[in-house]
Amino acid sequence: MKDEKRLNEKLSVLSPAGSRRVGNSKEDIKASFLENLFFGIGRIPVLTTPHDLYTALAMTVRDRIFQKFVLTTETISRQDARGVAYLSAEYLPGPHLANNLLNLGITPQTREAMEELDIDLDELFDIEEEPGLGNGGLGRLASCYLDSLATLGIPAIAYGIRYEFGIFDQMIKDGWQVELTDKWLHYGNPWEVVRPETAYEVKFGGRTEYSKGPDGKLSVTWIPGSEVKGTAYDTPILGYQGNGAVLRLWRAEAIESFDFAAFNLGDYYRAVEAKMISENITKVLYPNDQALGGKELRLKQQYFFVTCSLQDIMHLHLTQGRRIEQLHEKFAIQLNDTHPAIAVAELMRLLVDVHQVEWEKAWHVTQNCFAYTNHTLLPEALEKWPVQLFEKVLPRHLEIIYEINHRFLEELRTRYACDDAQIARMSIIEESGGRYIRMAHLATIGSHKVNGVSAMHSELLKKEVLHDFAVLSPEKFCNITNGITPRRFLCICNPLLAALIDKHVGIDWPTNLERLKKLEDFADDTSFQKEWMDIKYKNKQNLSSQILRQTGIELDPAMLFDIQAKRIHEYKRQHLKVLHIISLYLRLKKGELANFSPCTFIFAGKAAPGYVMAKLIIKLINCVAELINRDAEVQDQMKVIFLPDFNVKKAQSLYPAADLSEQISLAGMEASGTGNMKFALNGALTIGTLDGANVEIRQEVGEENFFVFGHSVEQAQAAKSSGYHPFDIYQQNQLLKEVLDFLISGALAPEDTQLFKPLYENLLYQDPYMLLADFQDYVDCQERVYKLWLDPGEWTRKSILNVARMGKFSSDRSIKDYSDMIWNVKPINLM
Ligand code: B1N
Repeated sequence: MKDEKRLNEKLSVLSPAGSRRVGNSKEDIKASFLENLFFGIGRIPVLTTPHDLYTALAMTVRDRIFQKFVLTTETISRQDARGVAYLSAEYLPGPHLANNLLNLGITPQTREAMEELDIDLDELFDIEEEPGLGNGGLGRLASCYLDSLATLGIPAIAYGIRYEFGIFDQMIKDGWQVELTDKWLHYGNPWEVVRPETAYEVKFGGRTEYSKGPDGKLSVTWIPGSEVKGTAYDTPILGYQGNGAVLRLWRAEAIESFDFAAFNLGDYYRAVEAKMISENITKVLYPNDQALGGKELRLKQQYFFVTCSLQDIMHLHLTQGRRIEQLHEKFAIQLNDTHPAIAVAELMRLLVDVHQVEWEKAWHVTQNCFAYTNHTLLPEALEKWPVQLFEKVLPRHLEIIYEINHRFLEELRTRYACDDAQIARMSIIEESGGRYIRMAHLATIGSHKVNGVSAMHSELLKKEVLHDFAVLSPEKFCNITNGITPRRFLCICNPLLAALIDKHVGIDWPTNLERLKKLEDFADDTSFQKEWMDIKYKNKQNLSSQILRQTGIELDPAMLFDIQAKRIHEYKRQHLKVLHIISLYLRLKKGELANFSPCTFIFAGKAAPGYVMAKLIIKLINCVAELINRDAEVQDQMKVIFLPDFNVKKAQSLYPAADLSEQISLAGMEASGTGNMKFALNGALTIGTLDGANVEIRQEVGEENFFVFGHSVEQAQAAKSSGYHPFDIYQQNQLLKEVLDFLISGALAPEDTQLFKPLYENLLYQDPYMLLADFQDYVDCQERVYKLWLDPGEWTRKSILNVARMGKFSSDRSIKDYSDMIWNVKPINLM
C-alpha cells in the first residue's frame, strides 16, 4: 500500500454504484440472490435449507445497503459534519430483513423474485432471529432513534454491547415463566461485519502511580490488574429511502499477549482461562428491568463499552486532522440513562491522563460533549455503585470522580452558598449507611443538558430526583417526549392500514407523520369506516391464527381484543387488569352483567428472572386463563390469553390487532411508555391513567377519544401522605372484596390455596401501587368501553381520529427536538 492515491483510483473503478450486483430490478435481485446462494454460502440445490435461503436473501439485501452506506460515510467525511454518538447499553432493533427491504424500497420486486423461485418471502421473514439486546422500552427507543437519525440524514454512530446472549426466551410451563438462553447468534448473523482492526484496549483494576515529569508536572499512571480488547462489530442501519447510520457493538476478547507469562511457563491452561474470563464481559445481557444490585460484571460491561466508544470517537476525530480540545465541536454524545454515565470520568481520564489536556479545559470539553437522558424515577432503578466495588474495578476513575465532586461541592459552597444538608444531597457520593457513587449525579454534573422522556416525567424529574440541580441550573433541564418509528410500527407491521392511508393521504406520511391529520376528513365517512373495520378484522384474524398455532386456543376475531403487552412489573399493574377480569367473570356467572361486550384479554411480557412477585402475576394470569377458557358457560363471552415470549417480532402482530390498549400504571411511575404510542398508531383506543406520555396522547387525540381513569399523581401522593389504607377500601367495596377473596378461595389453584396469598396480602396491607384505590374507577371506565363497543360506527370514528392525531409521536419529531435543543446538529447534504 505504498501509493494510496493510486490504490484509491483503482478501487473506485470497482465502485458499486450502477453495478448489476446491486441493481434493484426483479431480475437483478433474483440473479444476486442465486449468486449469493451458490458462491456466498456454497450450497447445491438439494442441500439448501430454508435458513440458507434466508441468509442468501439477507446477503443480497446487505450488498445494496453497503452501497448506500459507503456513500453516506463518504459524504460525512467530505463535509466534515458535526455528528451524534449515542451511547446505550441496550438496543432492540427487531428483525432486519423486512425493515431493510422497506427502506431500500424493493419489497414488491423482491417478493416477485422469490415467487418466481417458489419461495414465500413471509416464510423467510419468519426465519430471522431478532437481536434481543435490550430489556424493553429503553432499548427499543434507542433503535427507533437510530432509525430516525438515519432517515433524517444526521451523521450518527450508535455504540453498544454485542451481548452473545440477549434477553432470555420465555416459555410458560404449568403457568409459570421458564427462562431459556437466547440463541440469536446460533446460525450466524448476516447483518454484521466484524472490524478486527477497529479494536481498543480496556484496563481493569490494579492501582495508580504518581510521578513528577522533567517539567515538574505531576502525572498519573494507571497500572491495571487485567486487560481486555474490545472489537467492533458493525451493523449498517439504513434510513427510509436514503441515508445510513451505523450500530457499532463491542465484543470483549482476550489480548493475545496479556497472559504470555503464564504461557511461557508452560501454563497453557491459565492462558486459555484468561481468554475465557475476558470474553465473559460481553457474554450476557442483564435481564433486570429497573432493579440492579452491585453486580461487578455489570459495572465492567458499562466501562468496557464506554471506553471503547470514547476511544473510537477520539480516533475518528483525530484522523480527521482536528485537535482533541475541539472534540465537543464535532461530537454530541448522548448518554441513554446512567448505564453509560461512567463516560464522564472516562473522557476526563482520556483527556487529562492520556492526552495531557489541562483539567479545566478537559472539563469544558466533557460538559459540552455530554447530554443525559433520564428514563425512570423509580428509586430502585437509580444506579449507585458501592465505593469499594468501584475502587476495585476502576481505581483511577474513583480518584477522578472525587476530584470532580470536590470541585463541584466547592462551587456549591462558594458560588451558591449552599448549606451542608443541600451539599450532602447533591454530592456524587452518598454517605448514608455505606458509601455509594450516584451515577445520576455524575451524569447530571458532567452534562450540559438533562432531559426526561415525557412532559410529565420531565416535570417530576425537576421536582423530585434532581430537584436541587434543577433549582441551581434550570437552563440545563428540558423535555423531549419519546417517539416511535412509523416505518416499523405502521408500514411494516400493518401493511393493509398503511396501504389504505397511502390511498387517502398520499405516500409521504411515513416521513411526515403529521400528514395523518388528513384522515380526520374521513372519520365520518361510512364506507371508509367499513374499510377501516375490515382491516382491523383481518389483523385480528391473523393474530388469532398465530395464537392458535402457539397455544392451541381458538379466538373469535369479532370479540373486542383488549391487550396489555409490556414488561411484567407491579407498577404497570397487570394484576389490576386481572382483578377486573375476575370481577367480570364472577358477575357473568351470577348473571349480573347486563351490558357486557364479548372480550378477549391478551397479555404478553417477560418478568425479570429474580422478580418473584412479577412471576407470580404471570402464574395468576395463566390460572385465570385456564379457569375461564375451560368454563363452557362463558365461552362466547370471554377468553384470556398469555402470549409467551414477547419480543419485537411478536409485538408487530399484536399492535395492529388491538381494539383496546391497556396503559394502566400508577400515575407518576411510567416515565413515558412507547407501547401506548404503537397501539394508538394502529387504531386501538386507549384505556389509561394520567401517566407518562398517556397525558400527551390524550391531549393530542382529544379527551373524548381516550378512556381515562384513576388517581392523578397529585391525588395519589396526597392519598399516600394522609395515610393510605387499602384494607378499608377492601372492606367497603363489595365487588372488590369478592374478587380478592376469590384469589385465595382455591378456585384458581385447587392444589395450593395459599399460592396467591403473597399477592393478596400485599394488596390488602401495603398496595404500594394503589390498585385498590383505582379499582372501582377502572371497572366503571371499562363499562364505558363496552358501551361504546356496541356502536361500531362511533368506535371506528374514534379509532380513525386516534390514528389521525398521532403525528407528534413519530421518533423523527423526537430526533429533531434532540437535534435543535441538545445536539446542535443538522442533516448532511447527500449530493
Ligand atoms: O424507558 C422507556 C420509557 O418509555 C419507560 O416508561 C421506562 O420505564 C423505560 C434499567 C431501564 N426506564 N428505565 C429502564 C431499562 C433497563 C435497565 O437495566 C432501567 N427502562 C425504562 C423509554 O424512555
